[in-house]
Amino acid sequence: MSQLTSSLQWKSLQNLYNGKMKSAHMRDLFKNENRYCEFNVRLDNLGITFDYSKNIIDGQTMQMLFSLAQAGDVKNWTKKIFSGEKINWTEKRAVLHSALRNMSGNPVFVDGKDVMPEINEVLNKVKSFTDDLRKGKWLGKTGKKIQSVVNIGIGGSDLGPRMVCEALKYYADGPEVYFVSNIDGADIYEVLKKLDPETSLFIVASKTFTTLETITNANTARKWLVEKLGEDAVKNHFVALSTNKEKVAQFGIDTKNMFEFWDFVGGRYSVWSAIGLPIACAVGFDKFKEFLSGAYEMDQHFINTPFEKNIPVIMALLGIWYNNFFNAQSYAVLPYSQYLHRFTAFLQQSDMESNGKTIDRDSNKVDYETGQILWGEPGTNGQHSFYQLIHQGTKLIPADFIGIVNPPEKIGDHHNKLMSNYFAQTEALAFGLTKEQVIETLKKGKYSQQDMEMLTPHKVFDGNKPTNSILLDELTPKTLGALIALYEHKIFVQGIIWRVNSFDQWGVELGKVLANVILPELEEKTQNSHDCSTSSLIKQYLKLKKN
Ligand code: G6Q
Repeated sequence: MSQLTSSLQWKSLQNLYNGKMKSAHMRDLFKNENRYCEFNVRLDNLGITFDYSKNIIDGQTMQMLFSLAQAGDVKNWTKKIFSGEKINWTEKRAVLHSALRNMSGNPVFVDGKDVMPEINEVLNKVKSFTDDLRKGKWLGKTGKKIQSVVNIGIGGSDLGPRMVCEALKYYADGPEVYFVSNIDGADIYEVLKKLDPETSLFIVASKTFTTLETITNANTARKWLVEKLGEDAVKNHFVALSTNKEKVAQFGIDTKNMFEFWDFVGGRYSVWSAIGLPIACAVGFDKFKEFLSGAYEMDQHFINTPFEKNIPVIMALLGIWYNNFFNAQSYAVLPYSQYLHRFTAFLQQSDMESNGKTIDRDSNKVDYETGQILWGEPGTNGQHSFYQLIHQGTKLIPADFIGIVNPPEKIGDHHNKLMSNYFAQTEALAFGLTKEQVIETLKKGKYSQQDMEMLTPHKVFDGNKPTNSILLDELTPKTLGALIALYEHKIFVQGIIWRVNSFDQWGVELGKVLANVILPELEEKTQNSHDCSTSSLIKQYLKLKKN
């Protein structure tokens, strides 16, 4: 048995689950009228209300979960991450995305060196570049103002800025920002056809500057630009976001137009770094700074608040409760905001790439479940699609409902209609509809006795489906920054308790290596041996391919 599953705290939780909680129902738990106050946290400074009363928990459950966090040394690991210890042990790296939004004025050391001066220097560079770009001081080769910015990057160099640009679209008053990530030529083809080379700027975003997808797309964009405006246009129309100066120079981008970040910033945590440049292009540097400050305030909440009122810790523990004791395979994140329509896609990487691990801190295989499958779509679209399975399917799917009290746009009577769904769904999920309630309703209709008997079980909702309600007073750069940081810390706490390295990603390597082996085969330069399925598929592809 592993250290985790043999721990006293784990066993107590298992006993609690097997005993009263496995069969507990929220209909009964809510007989406690204080429940909302007991299981609710309000952060006034950030305008965030977090209600977790609609979970299959009671006070004792929470106390035991807090003990689990205690035993997992979460406090100590929190100190380690924020102080620049190399907690990403397989890559021997510090994990300091928090330093990128450190507004305290205090130094942060990595290997004895304060990294804050470099971070602030790059921030200043982001400010002056985006100010110039937005004011029309940075011009294209032919002297025209830049109207379109294209971010070329993938994974961590795409999902964060793409999601944030969508989320803050209401505030966007700069050039139109596009994103190209897929190596499928269709992605860049569809963007290039909208662009005027004289007014377009390409941001090549790649920490390593070796990623096949990004370099292929960047080369295609470069060729397109050079064909139209000549080789010397590259310096006006290309900038780079990277840690790799040498490769940036080799590509032909002047390194003074390179915005640096560092090894201590993991790709999926890099939206706070120079990788956020497209955000500052779209909404301006001041709003980008507000975005950072929201995350900083969430960091302070996470560091300084006792577990009992600590939102990321509570969310992490609830996730473990369902994942490890109720055997929930997945959980849904359901934003009731069209602006947040990419939020779940972004979180999929943050969460699943971080905690989708099997090997623990002692290099042993775990004997418990780790990262959950995360999925979702904005409500109410999801309601007309997959909510059926959450309500009446055979699987338990805990869900986070994210809503906004005062949306940035005010248009007609949409918002109350949207929010009535937000509230109705968590109510329906928790309490369902009993057989008696169904029969009573059916009796009011014109059903035969036979039809009533047939229909009743179909119309019953068992309820007891857990949800968290996260209610933002407003969707602003600041609250968005806080929301992202909240999930980052949730993921961190889970990784610590599960004893995995949340900051490496070896699992994405093998596919990349094998693709490099297969590419020359598709170009008919080599032939390699594979299993019969892969070999036959490659043969079929080559046979059917029209040159
Ligand atoms: C994230 C991963 C991964 C990475 C991409 C892009 O944590 O490391 O998604 O961001 O593979 O890498 P580059 O930025 O190096 O191109």
